[in-house]
Amino acid sequence: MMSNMKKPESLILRRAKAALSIMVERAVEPTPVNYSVWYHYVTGDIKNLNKEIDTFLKKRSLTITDDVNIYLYNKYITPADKNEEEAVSHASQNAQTVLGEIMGVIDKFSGDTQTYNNQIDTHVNDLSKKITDPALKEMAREIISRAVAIRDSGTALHSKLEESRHEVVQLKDSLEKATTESHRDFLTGVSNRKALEKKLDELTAWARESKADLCLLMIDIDHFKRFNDKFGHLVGDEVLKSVGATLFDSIKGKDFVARYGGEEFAVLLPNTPLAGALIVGENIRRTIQETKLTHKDTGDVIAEVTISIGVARYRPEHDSTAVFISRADNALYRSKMGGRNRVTQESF
Ligand code: GH3
Ligand code: MG
Ligand code: MG
Repeated sequence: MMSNMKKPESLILRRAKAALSIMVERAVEPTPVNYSVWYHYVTGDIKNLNKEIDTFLKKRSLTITDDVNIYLYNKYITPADKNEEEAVSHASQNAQTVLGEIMGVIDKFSGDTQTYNNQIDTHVNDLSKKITDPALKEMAREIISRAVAIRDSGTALHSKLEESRHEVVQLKDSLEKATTESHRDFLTGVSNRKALEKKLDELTAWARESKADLCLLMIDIDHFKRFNDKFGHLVGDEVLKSVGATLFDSIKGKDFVARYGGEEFAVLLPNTPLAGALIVGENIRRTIQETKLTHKDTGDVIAEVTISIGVARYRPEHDSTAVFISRADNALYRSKMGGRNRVTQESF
């Protein structure tokens, strides 16, 4: 089995190594997106990608930032309908699965070198089936081939495998971090809209199955435009951060908070009936009202922030996530119409 694979692997391996060495040379982080860009560059299969990189290298400094890599990845490698965040998150998650598999393989190998010999083909084949992204496949092969080379050298096997394992752990950590970052709202630090959508799918499926309660609070800062107009955008941003932090501090356990967009937030409350969600909403509303935004130096109160909230309970029989959100949204609208700074439940 190994001999069948050897021929194509040598070319692939050379390319993988070439890509990795360019990345090391130019201090490019070993993320899946970056690896993908440089693997294709070495392969030369996307002519315009190479052209653009070559022009870039000629014209500008030698620093190739993650932004440049993401830009290139989006322009030449991902399908057109994917946005940047999705692309990064997709690549990272894919790579994490792969790395998890590789870790398992390396762990098995470091146990018993005799059985290792017999198992390697099976593992490589199993991995190839699971990994669909060609760039990641090469990354996996590269790491496994390194393990094979170490095995063949026959010396200090255990400690070298440990070293490999350590590298993979580090790579996995940095990928996990990248994935977490792609789910976070950059300004407030709470989850972003994309993470909310994922969570909504997850929790509504869970509520349908378990018949448990699930409630949603839609939250909108009152007269937020006035803050921007009166104090400027930067103070506006501080208000957003402060509201995000208060919301985050107000929830517990499996509750989930996200910035829905602009000055709107959403809170998901699993295992919470409507009456409970109204209490949580009211507590949040009061806490925000009591949190005064003060001037850093003088301590003067510069703004009093209030929020309006709409509350809805998920109805498994007839709710899509969109309907669920719109019922909470309608309740929020009624809070606004009723004079703001209040909590309103959905109307039936
Ligand atoms: P209402 O009580 O009816 O919700 O009034 P409002 O002024 O809060 O609502 P409106 O939708 O008219 O205005 C929202 C404002 O939020 C307008 C927009 O400039 C501001 N905004 C959205 N995102 C950001 C942001 O990231 N930073 C800052 N500083 N302002 C933002
Ligand atoms: Mg709004
Ligand atoms: Mg508003």
